[in-house]
This record gives sequence, C-alpha cells and structure tokens, in this order.
Amino acid sequence: MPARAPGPLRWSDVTPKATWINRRALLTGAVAGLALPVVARADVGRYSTDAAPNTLEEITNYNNYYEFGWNKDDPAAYAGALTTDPWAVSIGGLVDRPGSYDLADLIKGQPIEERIYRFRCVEAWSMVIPWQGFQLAGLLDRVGVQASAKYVAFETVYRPDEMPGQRGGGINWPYVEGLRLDEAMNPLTILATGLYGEEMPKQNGAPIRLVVPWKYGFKSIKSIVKITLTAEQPRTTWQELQPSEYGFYANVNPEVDHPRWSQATERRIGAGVFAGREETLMFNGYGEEVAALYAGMDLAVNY
Ligand SMILES: Nc1nc2c(c(=O)[nH]1)N[C@H]1C(S)=C(S)[C@@H](COP(=O)(O)O)O[C@H]1N2
Ligand SMILES: [Mo]
Repeated sequence: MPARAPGPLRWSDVTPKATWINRRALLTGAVAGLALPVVARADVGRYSTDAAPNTLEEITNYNNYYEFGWNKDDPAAYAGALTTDPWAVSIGGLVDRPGSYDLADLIKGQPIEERIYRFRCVEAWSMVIPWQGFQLAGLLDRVGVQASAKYVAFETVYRPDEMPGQRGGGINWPYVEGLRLDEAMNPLTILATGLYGEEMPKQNGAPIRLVVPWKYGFKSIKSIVKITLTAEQPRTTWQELQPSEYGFYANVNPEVDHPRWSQATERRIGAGVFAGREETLMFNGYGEEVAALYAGMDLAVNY
C-alpha cells in the first residue's frame, strides 16, 4: 500500500486496477479514515462483478442528473450547490411504521456493503462502479411492509433554488421512479450512500440513491427524500415523458432495442477510442439472480 497522508482515502490519482487490488486487501482489515463503515465482510464480493471498476474521475465527471443540466459534465459543475446535510427521508403508504427518518436513523443498523456493479445507461454506455450501500429489503423489513403493498415509489428532492434544472421545463419535477415490490426486495437492489469508500459524491446522488443493476440507469433515482409503498404501479418520470421509449420495467435487454437505437452493444466509459463496443448482457449480466422475477412475462411488451 502506498504511503499517504492521513484522512479519507482518495482514489483518483492511482490506476483503477491497482486501486482495486489495494481496496480488496484493505477490506479484510479495519481501516481508519473510511468515510463509511464497511461491515458484513463475509458478503463482500458475493454480488460483485470482478470487472475492473471505472476510475473515480470517470464516475464523477460523466453523469446524468438533469436537475443540474443536460450535459454529462453539468452535474460535476453544479451539484455542489445541493445541501445534503441535514437530510430526511419520509417513508409512507402501506407500511406499519411510517415517518420522517433522519438519514443517520434511516441507515442505522443496516449493514453497509461494498457492491461492484455493472451500470448500463439506456443511452448505451456503461461503467463499473464500486458502491457502498445496504439492501433496500433491510429498510423495508424495518418499516414493515403491509400485505396490500405491491410497489415501491421513490421521489428525488425538489429544491429549485439549488437545482437549476428544476427551474426549467421538460421534466415534471421532482424526478420519480418505482419498482415492483419483489424487485425492491431482491438482494441486488441497494440504497447507496457512497462509492470508492467515500461519501456519495453530490453528482452521483448524495446523500442516498437507489441502485438497481439489472435495469437501465434511469431507474436508479438519486437524492431520495420520499419512499412510498403502494398497491398501484407508480408513475415514473421517463415513462411519463416518452412512454413509447421508456417503460416501467426498463430491464437491460440486448434483444429489445430502443425505438431510436440498438441496445445490443454498449460503450464502456474510459475504455479508450480503440476499444471495441461490448456486447450488452441480458439483465446486464444479473440474469441468474433476477430472471425468475419475469417468468412468463413478454419482455418486448413489458420493456
Ligand atoms: N433524480 C435523478 N436521478 C437520476 C437521474 C436524474 O436525472 N435525476 N438520471 C438517471 C440516469 S438516466 C442515469 S444513467 C443515472 C446516472 O447515475 P450516475 O451519474 O451516478 O452514473 O442516474 C439516474 N438517476
Ligand atoms: Mo441513463
């Protein structure tokens, strides 16, 4: 391990592969200065890909976060204005213990794990991102999901004074998303609070965002302030905006093209101009874990 100044670990100035090897070694022991405690070490790697992660530089400078603009570098430039502390998430609908949970209380007792996930945007680019987070199922169990609940709805913070994109049209703010309850309960579905061992960068959805790795990136809603358990399928921002192009399920599927482009291949951000496009995998490579959720469904209809 290279010598470094005390303080939070920083990854941006070393190569991703070397970093990753270091990181794996570090995870096996206690590390002072980690922004977030990483627990449940027995689970590290269980759901993770061994593909090399993108660099912190790439992950934090090529973003979609339309509250801060339409360009990939807008979130890095403008998300700093978002106040993320204090932060509360209100949980309601068909739950036994509804309420407004302060972030510290929300994550209390939830085992924070490292999950290195493939991440596939509907625009046919991809990354590999080492998230820290906890299973959404753990939180839902804690608040007590009632038998009549069938879906989970999510809402991003609405703060037009800090989010310039929300002062303009195009999207019916705030950004909303949703999952079927069984998708939400799947162990792959996490609420992420950090990446690369640091607090979640603001452009990536601080302080807490959803990550659903077998679905197109737009399902992974950022900066969540509201979670509602519902009996009816919730409305989602992209489905509302362009229903013929973006469905509720949005499972990564190389066989179902977007009406305006192919979904068969993807461009890995940072791979370099000479690297070929990669083949996109069914369910983004997570079929073993999730294909059964869609047994009997026509995925060309339920896109
Ligand atoms: N609130 C909110 N969440 C959002 C978005 C957004 O514009 N606003 N963009 C989505 C899209 S299209 C993608 S690809 C991912 C990008 O996440 P990343 O910037 O962390 O890679 O965030 C998703 N979550
Ligand atoms: Mo996306």
